[in-house]
Amino acid sequence: MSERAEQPQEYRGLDDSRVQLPQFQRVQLLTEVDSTNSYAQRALATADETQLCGWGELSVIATGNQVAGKGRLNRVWSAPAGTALATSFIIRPQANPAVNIPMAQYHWFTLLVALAAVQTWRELGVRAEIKWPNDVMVQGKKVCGVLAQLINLPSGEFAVVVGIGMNINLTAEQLPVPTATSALIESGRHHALEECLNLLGAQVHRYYRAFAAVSGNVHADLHLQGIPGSLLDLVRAKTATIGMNVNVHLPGDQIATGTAEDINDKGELVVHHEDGSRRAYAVGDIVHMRPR
Ligand code: BT5
Repeated sequence: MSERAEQPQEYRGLDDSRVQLPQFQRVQLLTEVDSTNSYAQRALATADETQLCGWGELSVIATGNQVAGKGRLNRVWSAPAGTALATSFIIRPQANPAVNIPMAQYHWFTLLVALAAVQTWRELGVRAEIKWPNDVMVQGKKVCGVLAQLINLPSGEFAVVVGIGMNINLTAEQLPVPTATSALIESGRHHALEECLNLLGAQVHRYYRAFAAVSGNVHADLHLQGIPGSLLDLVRAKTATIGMNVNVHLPGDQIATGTAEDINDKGELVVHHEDGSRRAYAVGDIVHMRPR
């Protein structure tokens, strides 16, 4: 990590000479785009066989100016030009005959990328945690959102596009919502978007390779240097939601209340309800969290 404090300059696009992601088959930097996830989807939908090969097993699309960013359920993800990083990883396990991650495990890529982001924040000097199912938080405020989409390719293969927005150099006045924060606010330093992309890409690659090496088994030790444990262990250890009282807002305006106890091996949140029952939730929004 560079010790030099980056001063903000007028945003003119990411500087490709400062982006170093040799682990990825393709790195596509865009000065501006509607949504990196939409760009990835369009690129995959229109790719012929040769172009598809070019996207390889792991690719990355990134910009510092995403003008129509998407959240889940048609929500909006936004940040002023040049202040935040919008990245989409295209993950195609089926492009590598040596890799055998069952499709039923593809949903883990959301938490895998969130975990990679937590490590990235750590390298930026900020202690972050996962908020199940797709947020990264610092001191209870949101610094990243993850949006994963499964894409059925014309060839019949499946790819996953995992998009992540990272709030880097937003000032307090630039935050789009009061529940957000940024690396600048939390660390008092500006960070080059290219440096953040390099760190994030390296972490995503590291976790993905380890997960692929155990064929997507969430219980298998990933043999990562310095941090023993399976993907499930590592996600559990970094998830702030566990141990909190939660309201789970479910589709259809239902609300379930209880204590979040665990994440199970399907990636679901296990909630112990006030009536003593336990249920695991695969989708839903945790909108209220407080320590027990
Ligand atoms: C998410 O949705 O948090 C997923 C966000 C994914 C963004 C990435 S950027 C790269 C890729 N390309 C895309 O088009 N999207 C992905 P959700 O959990 O639904 O949260 C959305 C909510 O987060 C909004 O309704 C706002 O309240 C809040 N929000 C919007 N912009 C934010 C920001 N910059 N920081 C923190 N919160 C924000």
